[in-house]
Amino acid sequence: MAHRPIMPFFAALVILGSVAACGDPDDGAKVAATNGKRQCARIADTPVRLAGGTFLMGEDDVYAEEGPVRETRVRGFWIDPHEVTNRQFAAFAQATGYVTVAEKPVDPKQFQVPADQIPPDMLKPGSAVFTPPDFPSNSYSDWWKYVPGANWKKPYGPSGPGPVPDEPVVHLAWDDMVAYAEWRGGRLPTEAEWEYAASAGQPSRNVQPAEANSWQGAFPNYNAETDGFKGVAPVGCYKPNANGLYDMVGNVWEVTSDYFRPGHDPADTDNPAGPDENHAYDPFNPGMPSRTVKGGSYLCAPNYCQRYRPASRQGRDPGMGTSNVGFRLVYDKEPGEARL
Ligand SMILES: [Ca+2]
Ligand SMILES: [Ca+2]
Repeated sequence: MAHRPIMPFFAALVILGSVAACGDPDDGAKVAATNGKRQCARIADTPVRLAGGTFLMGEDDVYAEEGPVRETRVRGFWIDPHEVTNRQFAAFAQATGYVTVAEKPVDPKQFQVPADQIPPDMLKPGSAVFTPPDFPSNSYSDWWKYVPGANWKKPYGPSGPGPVPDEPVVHLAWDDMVAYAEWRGGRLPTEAEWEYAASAGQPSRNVQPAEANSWQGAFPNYNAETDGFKGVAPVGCYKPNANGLYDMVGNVWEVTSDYFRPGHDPADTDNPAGPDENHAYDPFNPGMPSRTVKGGSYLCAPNYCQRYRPASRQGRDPGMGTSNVGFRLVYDKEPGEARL
């Protein structure tokens, strides 16, 4: 698969001119690490063993793409207790010399428009950074900016701070996550595995959880920060679910291996792995084989994105990361300690 496939998301940014000045992301994107309301635990990296079982996958009464609810069977597996952190990804990059997609040169052909119609900054390596406006808006182009020089080492752009070791790694493309998974001996979870682990025996309910990093207040211009974090939080600042897993819901969206299309196949209930690539369909990225992301992020608010739930799901362009999407791994056999 080619890196950085073309996507309407960035085409829209080109059209709307929503490109941040090079090296100068909005100060609003630099979020506080904590406001003192939360004590964050340092969590062991040791994966958690989950026995196989059945659960009610999906949700019928919130967003159409999440249904139908159906009893689904999943075999047992091990899963990371927290989102993959900058500390973990740095160990991988240091050991292998791996360079992520967001750090590599951009191919202008991906935009499929004449070169003079592409803002020069978008031809520089970078990534999409959440940059909140100071006015109400329903248009994502008002809060997503392509920031040259933004990548996992500089999550807010070149003039911003470096990565916080215990925060989830962000700005990764699908290929970056797969490379990390192969090095560590794991894989990206299927959507069913992820949702089974996140729901922990409870049906998904449309209630903004107290023990998850989401957004309280009127998104995107007012963040009440009631949960203690305005932006991304280090892993382990909120109570784990009944499986002992932290931040499944909220903090950063988590990429799964399933290709995305709206709704679940009601007949595919035995260890489902999603549609094949030819049947992937993402209404926000038509023509793109999006992967399914789960659980919402610190940007999910009651007035905008009620996706702070195990059943929530969206498509995600595999060619580029953003500042609110991360991942965690699962394992088919007991993982060794060497690369945890
Ligand atoms: Ca928050
Ligand atoms: Ca999460």
